[in-house]
Amino acid sequence: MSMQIESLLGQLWDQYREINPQADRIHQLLTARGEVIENDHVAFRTFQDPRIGVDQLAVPFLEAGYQEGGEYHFEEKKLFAKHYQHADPGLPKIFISELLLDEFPADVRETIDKLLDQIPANLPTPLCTAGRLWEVSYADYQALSDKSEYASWMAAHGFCANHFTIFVNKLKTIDSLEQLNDLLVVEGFALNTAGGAIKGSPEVYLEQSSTVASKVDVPFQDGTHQVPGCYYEFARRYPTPSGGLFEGFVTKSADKIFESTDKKLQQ
Ligand code: OOG
Ligand code: NI
Repeated sequence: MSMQIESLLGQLWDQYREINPQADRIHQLLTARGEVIENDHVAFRTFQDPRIGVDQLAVPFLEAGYQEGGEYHFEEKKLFAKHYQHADPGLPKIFISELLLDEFPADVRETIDKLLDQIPANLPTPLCTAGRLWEVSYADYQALSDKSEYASWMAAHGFCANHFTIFVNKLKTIDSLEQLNDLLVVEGFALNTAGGAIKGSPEVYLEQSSTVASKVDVPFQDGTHQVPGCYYEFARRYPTPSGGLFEGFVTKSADKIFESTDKKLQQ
């Protein structure tokens, strides 16, 4: 495992724990049981734009030897995604999605263009840890969230890991996603129940669940407001008929996992 990718993943984790108060608590909960946590994948969001799209965010991962593994289309949410995987089984998969700006009406595009117009000519590298590259008003954030929760999340947070995902297969004291979910609920975590607490099944070789993103303070042009931040995901993979564990993602499940940052799920 190259040092560079390890240090990038470490930096992403440190940023993620800062904006996701659940991360350390869930880690502690599992490590107290003697678990050693492995990540199934880390996910990123962006806007479709030649400067900052999926392919641009993927650069440091491709440089580290990751390869494209699959493409996913989300018609209703107007999203496109790719996943990347590495020959080293110790490295998490990477899931990167982008909002298809061309598919939105002019008013939404104009609000997003106000953000994209602020992107510096010399982009920070790597982009995936750059944070927010624009100022945004809370009014624009709210207007976006009515049209696309994804767009408003991106407007508020910019470039960072949207979630880390615990690889449940590697847990020794927990045999099922149900058991992990039960443990989390007892500890007071709210789970994303859109489409059921568990998305997918052994038949599609992947089961996933996630927490509801906690609200975090975000500075807007007109003051600080509490908005949904990051969430934590849990994935259990099953072997395919051809042998090894399924390596991809399931569009129907992912569609609901995206909703972990929706305001409708906030208590
Ligand atoms: C990504 C949602 C999809 C998965 O594992 O299916 C996903 C997001 O919320 O940005 O992570
Ligand atoms: Ni995910």
